[in-house]
Amino acid sequence: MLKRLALIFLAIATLTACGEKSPKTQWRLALEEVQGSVQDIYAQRFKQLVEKRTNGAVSVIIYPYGALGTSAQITEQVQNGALQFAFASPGHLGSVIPETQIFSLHFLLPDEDAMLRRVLAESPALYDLMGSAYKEKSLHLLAVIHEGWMVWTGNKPLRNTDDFAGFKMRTMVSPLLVEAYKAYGAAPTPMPYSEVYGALQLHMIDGQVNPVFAIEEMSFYEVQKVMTEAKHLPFVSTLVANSRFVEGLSEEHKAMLREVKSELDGYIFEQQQRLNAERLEKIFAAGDMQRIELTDEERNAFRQRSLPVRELYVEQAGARGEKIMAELLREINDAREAQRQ
Ligand code: 6CS
Repeated sequence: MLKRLALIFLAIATLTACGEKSPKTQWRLALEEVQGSVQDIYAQRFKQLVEKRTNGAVSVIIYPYGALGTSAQITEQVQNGALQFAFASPGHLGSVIPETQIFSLHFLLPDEDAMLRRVLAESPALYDLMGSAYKEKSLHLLAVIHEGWMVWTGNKPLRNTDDFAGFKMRTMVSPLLVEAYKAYGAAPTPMPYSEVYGALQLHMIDGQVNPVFAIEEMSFYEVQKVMTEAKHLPFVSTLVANSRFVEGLSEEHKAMLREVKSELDGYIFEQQQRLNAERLEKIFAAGDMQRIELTDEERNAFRQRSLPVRELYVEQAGARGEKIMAELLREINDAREAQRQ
């Protein structure tokens, strides 16, 4: 009897102590990348700002890649409410939300940093139109972020479509990414991020495509010889939340999230630039890799080959996708015009 009472007392004491120590609310945020990555840098600052602005009433717990599964599994956990927040890269979201594959279309987004930054931070085509597609899948689109220009790696230069003939290029799993590389004559091979290093090492694939920081932190450079820069596609990710969770937040917390997002837009753009530059140096300091930058003429040949994929986007993403593409292109044009004046 005494033993039982002691146990009950201990349980109550523990619960009370936990209650006193731990903040009232915990928000869980999952990353599709490891510690030190662009997503991690974003998440650490997000945590800092949210905890400060809620005076510690909310605590943010960050789960780096590997803790909770593949990108697709993480997205499901946000949809079913097990997680409040996660990064969901459109490269893995295409089967769930075909409209996000706008970010799989090569040579569509602006090359110029300032313009790209503005479009991704503010575009109504993305936040309103594409956001409504997220909402239908129980996801609230909080932020669209640029993680750096993707580069191709392989064991040979990839200067033209002849170099791509039969080349087993690993892509993320969105169906339109497969089409993007088929258009170059490659043999695209979609697979989750965690499987890429092993597949390169075992020569199951010939190459992969990612921003430089990722090629360094996932050690892909150890098993690849040549980096080709075509500046064909920025790596874009989206920060999402469970939509019912967001709807249930107080107006104060909703406003706080909007403010934090705006503050982080500029921050992460600069951080990714710094990180990608540092990691590029690190890769080349390590030794063996060759670096190739395509000429305008070479880029333009790829651009021409990529254009028909835009029609496939409309086929897969339907009328709303078509509208997103038209609006986004108009916004980019307007931004260009404004810059010229
Ligand atoms: O290639 C991928 O699958 C991954 N690449 C990056 C840079 N972030 C997450 C994504 O899953």
